[in-house]
Amino acid sequence: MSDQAKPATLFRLAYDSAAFMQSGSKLSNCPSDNGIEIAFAGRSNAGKSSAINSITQNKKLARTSKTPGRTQLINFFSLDIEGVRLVDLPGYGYAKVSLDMKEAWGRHLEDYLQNRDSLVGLVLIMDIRKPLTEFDTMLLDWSKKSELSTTILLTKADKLKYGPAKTVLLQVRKALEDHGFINDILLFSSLKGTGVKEARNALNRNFSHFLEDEEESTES
Ligand SMILES: Nc1nc2c(ncn2[C@@H]2O[C@H](COP(=O)(O)OP(=O)(O)OP(=O)(O)O)[C@@H](O)[C@H]2O)c(=O)[nH]1
Ligand SMILES: [Mg+2]
Repeated sequence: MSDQAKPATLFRLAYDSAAFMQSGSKLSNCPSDNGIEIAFAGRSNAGKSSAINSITQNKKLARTSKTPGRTQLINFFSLDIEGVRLVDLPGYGYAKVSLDMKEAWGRHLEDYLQNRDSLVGLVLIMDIRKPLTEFDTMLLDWSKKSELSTTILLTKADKLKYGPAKTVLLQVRKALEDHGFINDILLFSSLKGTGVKEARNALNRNFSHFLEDEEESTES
């Protein structure tokens, strides 16, 4: 499923070249807002950092943890084309952090999502056993309103048999058929490697639309 037009030129990024750039606790201490980036968002413990590591084939790139709330900063990773980045966002919905911290995260996340000019796409990571939580739905409403290309990874697909996993995939597709800015909805497993190639393709398509624009503007 793809609501998006195909880019005229498909840029294939070398995701295994990803390198840690810097962390920011809020928008004002993130790398300068030039170039293009795609951010991985989702509930705490859903598997965002693990997905980044699978896509980049680098187990040590983004820190993962059994304990929810591992990623507390916005982490930036550079790719092989200058100014192109992946971003690992702190998870949302971790019950054990204090209300103050939750509010601060929420604010910083919102600030990042709404005001970051270089943000050109979102990868929403949802645990296949708990898809479309309240926060996921909020994020999807926002990406629709902002017309931001969104790829959905239904991760930890290894926890379900193929039949039930496929059923969830179809349910999520149905629930989001009117969204209009969904790039792809994929079964994904960081453990088994399911959907990793397809996720790279989705990222390539998303980035390519904007890399094309840059090429055109430098040509003219
Ligand atoms: N079985 C299975 N476990 C996974 C998968 N992806 C992640 N996990 C596990 O889920 C836990 C959380 O993974 P993380 O990648 O740290 O999750 P996160 O979304 O980055 O979490 P926060 O940084 O806390 O928001 C870890 O114990 C991972 O090993 C998967 O595809 N399959
Ligand atoms: Mg994380």
